[in-house]
Amino acid sequence: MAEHESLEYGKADFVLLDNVSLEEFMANLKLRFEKGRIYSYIGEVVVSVNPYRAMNIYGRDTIEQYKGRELYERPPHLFAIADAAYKAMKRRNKDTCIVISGESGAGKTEASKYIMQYIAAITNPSQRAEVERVKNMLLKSNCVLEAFGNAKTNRNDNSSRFGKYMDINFDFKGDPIGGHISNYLLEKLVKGAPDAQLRALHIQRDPTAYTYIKVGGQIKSSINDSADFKAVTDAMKVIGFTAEEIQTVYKILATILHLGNLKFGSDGDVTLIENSKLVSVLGDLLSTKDENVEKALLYRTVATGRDVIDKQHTHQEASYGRDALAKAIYERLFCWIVGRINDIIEVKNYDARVHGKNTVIGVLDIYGFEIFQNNSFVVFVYSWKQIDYFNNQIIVDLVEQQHKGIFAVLDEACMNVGKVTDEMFLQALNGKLAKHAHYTSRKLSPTDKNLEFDRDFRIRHYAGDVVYSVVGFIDKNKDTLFQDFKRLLYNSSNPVLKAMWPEGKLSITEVTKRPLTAATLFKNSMISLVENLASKEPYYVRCIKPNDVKSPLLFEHERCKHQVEYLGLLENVRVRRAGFANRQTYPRFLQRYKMISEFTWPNHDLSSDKEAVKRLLQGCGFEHDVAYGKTKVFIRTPRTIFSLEEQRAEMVKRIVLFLQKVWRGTL
Ligand code: AOV
Ligand code: MG
Repeated sequence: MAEHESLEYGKADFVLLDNVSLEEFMANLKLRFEKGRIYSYIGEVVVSVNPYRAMNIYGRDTIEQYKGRELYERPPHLFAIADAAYKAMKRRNKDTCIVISGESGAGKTEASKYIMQYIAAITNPSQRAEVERVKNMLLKSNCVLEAFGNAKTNRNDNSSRFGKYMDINFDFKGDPIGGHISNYLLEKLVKGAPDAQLRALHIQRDPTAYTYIKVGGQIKSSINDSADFKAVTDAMKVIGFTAEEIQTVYKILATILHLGNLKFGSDGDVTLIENSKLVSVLGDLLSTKDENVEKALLYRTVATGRDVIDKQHTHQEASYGRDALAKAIYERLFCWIVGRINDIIEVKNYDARVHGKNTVIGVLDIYGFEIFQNNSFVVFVYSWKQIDYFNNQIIVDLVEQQHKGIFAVLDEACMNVGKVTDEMFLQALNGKLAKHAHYTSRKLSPTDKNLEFDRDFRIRHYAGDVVYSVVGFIDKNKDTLFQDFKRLLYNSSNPVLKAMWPEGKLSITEVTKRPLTAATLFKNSMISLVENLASKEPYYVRCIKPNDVKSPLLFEHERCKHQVEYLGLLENVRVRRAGFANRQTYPRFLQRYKMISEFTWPNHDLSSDKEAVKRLLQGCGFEHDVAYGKTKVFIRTPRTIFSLEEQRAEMVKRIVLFLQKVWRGTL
């Protein structure tokens, strides 16, 4: 009996549970985790539990075992789902996608990397140099994006602060010829560079010298910074970034750290920069005159009627501007890096008329959904989509509706800059959404002590209730950067930096259009993502985090149960049970199972393969569990497949024994 059919390791597929109850589900998940079986199936969905230790299951030999095989033939693995997506694409010319979900630290990014590695390993058997080059760049691009897009958080030492969707394009042979990356909403900063480099950038070795890093919390982590720094620089070179571009990238990172240390003071009504030495450091890094830097930090240009005047910032405005600048530069840098990578990896010179259709596998790794006591703006815009988009129109409407959705109310509040406070925003929500069944707040439910007046609202998501705090919603949504900064960066004599800030070209009188708010931009990008996914055949990986202490031994029952619930896994099992677990063509089915029936072994004499398959399945008593399509047989439950597999294994054993006896002459 194959390992994945042995009960010692629990049921490899949750569809095979005797009773579909939460208790049985959890017991099976725990048993498998404790036996080191981190992957299971729900039909074709992979359920993964983060092992928090190195597993010896991703090597070349394992890859070989999964290559070209069907899901049920081998124990559950990411490689099997990657192979299924790849096969579907190659054989049926279908675009496919692999959607990886789960909370922060559950193992999504690791899973996406193993999937990419698998696809890289099984493609290009003829070792075409151009394909190898493309594969190398796709893998390296990941390293660069992680370096700039990941950060250490309490939950994950290597947490992705951006959602990533990557398309890999394949030619008619099924070999990768290019790709495209989309990123969604980035948050934080990174660290790690060698001394010489640091000196040139005016940076000290001790990270605690930088306010922005200190604010981020713990600095020590399990990640080897200087080795990573070299790897990233090398990866950027391989991908094709020029030396000037790489240098600019590090100058920008240094700029951000220095900005964080910039302090403002005042002398009477005049706002000053206290540590003015930093201004010339910034001028140097940004290749611009020191006085321009100083002016942009302390003044903003405003148009009053036909006059243009320089208005001095208050102390508070200057600090706000500084932080907004640091964030904006970082975000712009990241988007620029993604854009450059896309320029380099996009498919070139592919003529579909000559080479046939170019097909795609998409891999979506979207940043962890975290349920805190109080959730912020960023969590809000992310999470409602993640959980609800695919299956809950009511919530989508609640958030997205034209005039009274949460985004609409928020954008309206942001039109009246400076006048509307977070509390007023909450009041507006209460007014518009008072009757919505999935929305509530303290004003609407006065007895609910878990909600603070003037601060919280709660949404009933598909998987459970989530409380959001409105604090900072308006600020984050506006996310305005003074135009003066854009002009400052655009006027840099560093061409790479200049190219990142094209809108700095506009003069003050030309800037009239209000930039789109963060929520609107995010919403638009999510809509196009969902449209993109909907056009592809989806495969799913659901990641579960077993505990909050990164332990390989601990299976925290309540933590895991919670995730099973909000990932909707039980519903998944029920749906899969009702549907069909497997389908395969008649010739392929016969090829594998013909030895278990006298009607089909060694060859059948029926009118068609379809008839032969019918006879075989009738003979085994499985006709009630199957349906016959035009070219394929559909099998409802994996149990049937496993039973067929078992009978086949038994027959193979008998045939081998028989042959041995013939060989030894003992028959
Ligand atoms: P995430 O992507 O889901 O979180 P990661 O994929 O970064 O989580 O995984 C977090 C950590 O768990 C990794 O750095 C590994 O140490 C460990 N880990 C995950 N999967 C495996 C595995 N298959 N084998 C061994 N260790 C693993 V976030 O990006 O925070 O949402 O924002
Ligand atoms: Mg991640």
